Amino acid sequence: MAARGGVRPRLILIGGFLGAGKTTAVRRLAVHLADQGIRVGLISNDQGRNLVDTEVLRSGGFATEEIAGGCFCCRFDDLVGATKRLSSVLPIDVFIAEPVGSCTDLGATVVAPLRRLYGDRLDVAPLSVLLDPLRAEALIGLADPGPFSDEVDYIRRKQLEEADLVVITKIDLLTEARATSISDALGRAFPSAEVVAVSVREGRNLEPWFERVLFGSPGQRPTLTVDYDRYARGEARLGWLNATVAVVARPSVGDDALLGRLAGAIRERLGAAAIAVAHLKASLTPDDASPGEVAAISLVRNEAAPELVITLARPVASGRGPRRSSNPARDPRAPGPHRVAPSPRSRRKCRGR
Ligand SMILES: Nc1nc2c(ncn2[C@@H]2O[C@H](COP(=O)(O)OP(=O)(O)OP(=O)(O)O)[C@@H](O)[C@H]2O)c(=O)[nH]1
Ligand SMILES: [Mg+2]
Repeated sequence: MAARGGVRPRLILIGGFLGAGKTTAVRRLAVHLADQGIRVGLISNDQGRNLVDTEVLRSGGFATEEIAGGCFCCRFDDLVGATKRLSSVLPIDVFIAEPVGSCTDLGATVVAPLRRLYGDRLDVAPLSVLLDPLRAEALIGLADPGPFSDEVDYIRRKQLEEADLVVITKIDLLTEARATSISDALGRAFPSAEVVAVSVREGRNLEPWFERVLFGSPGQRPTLTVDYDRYARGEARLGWLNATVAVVARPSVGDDALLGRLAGAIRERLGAAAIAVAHLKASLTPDDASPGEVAAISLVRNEAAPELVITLARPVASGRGPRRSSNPARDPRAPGPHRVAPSPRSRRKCRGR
């Protein structure tokens, strides 16, 4: 994390609700930067361990650190430690960090302490909050209530309230008129944020957003007001399952046949039990995988089909997912995290975690 040549490394946080498209965007931005010779370090984060996102990001060949078992605010020291570990192997110009999709109040619990304590060494970018447009309409009153409870929608609204940049993702799924009406409604509902509409899949309108996160300054805004009891109820409504499964197949099986059928069967059962999918994702790594060889599948709404986001070029006889993988960027001699006392707000937010 040390400054080089007088230039502090940039730290870009890309937040937003589960399944909004954060990992896809992190990967795209990382490729965009790497193509220009800019050295990137990625930081994934989720409630479980051995994260699918980590595998997806590492499969792109990027140095990636994983912070598991809690959000960045509850693992603040680990976030700082991750930047140090990444930098101990390779001087990093830009860190891109993806917080857990249920996390909010990042401004007060992560961005502000980073600036206060590490502002001389890290240049913290404006906060981007991504939003899946097919889930946006219900939240902003353009459609009937969506699949999530009021408490979960409370978290989603709070995420948007603290955004410097509200990024509507996946506009390839919308007509232009629909994208404009969502964008206008978001602009009215969250007037202190800049609204950008993009399709990472099609590479549409990414330049203006990337420019802002790479060169823009964060807005000055009052600290978010959060009802932490309500927030806790929202988090409690979100069920999390994290599991690693070892698979042996005779004969060998293709990724679509295995992951597709698995995700499809889970989708059907959740649908039958009237449980909304926030984000179901799974990966498959062959036991004899070469570096970066992985398949990953994703499902973000009950009515959609699971989607293979990374595919394998061959059938698999045995494998598992997600597997614990060693990080090529990890240097065991790297300094451990420097302990910082959590702020009173973080203590309240992370109570019991
Ligand atoms: N059509 C379309 N789909 C997209 C786009 N960006 C992402 N997706 C899909 O949205 C799904 C979720 O994407 P992720 O990037 O994993 O979402 P996430 O926000 O990281 O999800 P969590 O980490 O679980 O919170 C995947 O199936 C992606 O392929 C896009 O621009 N267009
Ligand atoms: Mg992700």
